[in-house]
Amino acid sequence: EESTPRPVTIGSKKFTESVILGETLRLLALDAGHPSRHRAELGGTRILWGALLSGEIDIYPEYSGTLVREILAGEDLSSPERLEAALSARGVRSSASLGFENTYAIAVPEPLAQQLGLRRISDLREHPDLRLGFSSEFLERADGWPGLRQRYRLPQTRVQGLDHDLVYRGIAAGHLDVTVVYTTDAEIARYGLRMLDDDLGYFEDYQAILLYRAELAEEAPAAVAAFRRLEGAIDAPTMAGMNGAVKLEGDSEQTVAARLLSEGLGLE
Ligand code: PBE
Repeated sequence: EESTPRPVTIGSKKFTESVILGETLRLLALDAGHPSRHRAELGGTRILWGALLSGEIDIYPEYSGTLVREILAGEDLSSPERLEAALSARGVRSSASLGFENTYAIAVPEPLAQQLGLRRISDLREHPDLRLGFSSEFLERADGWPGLRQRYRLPQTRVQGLDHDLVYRGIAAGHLDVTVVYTTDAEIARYGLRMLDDDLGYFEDYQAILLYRAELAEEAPAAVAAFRRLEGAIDAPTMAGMNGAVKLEGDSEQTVAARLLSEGLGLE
């Protein structure tokens, strides 16, 4: 008698790209014959990582820099082997890059950037009165605002934490001057924001990856094989286009994920 395929639970963070990738994983698992559930917008990085360790979820989309600088901050990860070992000690495996980077960038509306001559993050040092608005997670992360402020010796004290989406509304409404964007956000172009050069090289490389529970390889090999078809399969403009389809054109994450599988990966 055939055993029923192991159900696969997918998680995603509270922003559009993560939900699109989560939906893509759900469809891939289904396609591989596994019942699958997507717990969309479960929370921030810490919540997703905890859910993965506890087995509440089996897999979620993450970013390499987040893994190294935030999740495993303080560990010796000086070689790929050490990173591998740190993950496997926790029963976790990582895919290769999905093919794109989504890093943090500091951004300013173009007219203001021109008026103040802002090109590099260092240039912010001369303008202590600027109003900063960052996603709440960035305000607290090891690779976020505290470190950025220290590295660049930034003097601003008007700093607000909001949901990532609200940051763009704050900029559009003129309530904020400077914000942190994710580089695959479709709003960067839409709102005419200038990304400042990270002249002191503060931000990490944030390649999109998949983190999954190691036992999935034995218990759901077809699903893992399907997930790994995403390795190298999505470039940054494609991801930004998908984010824009949801955020600016009103498509659903499900629709966009299904389109990626049929058009991008050639799956039905
Ligand atoms: N991000 C941008 C990150 C890190 C850089 C939002 C993709 C994340 O950890 O979710």
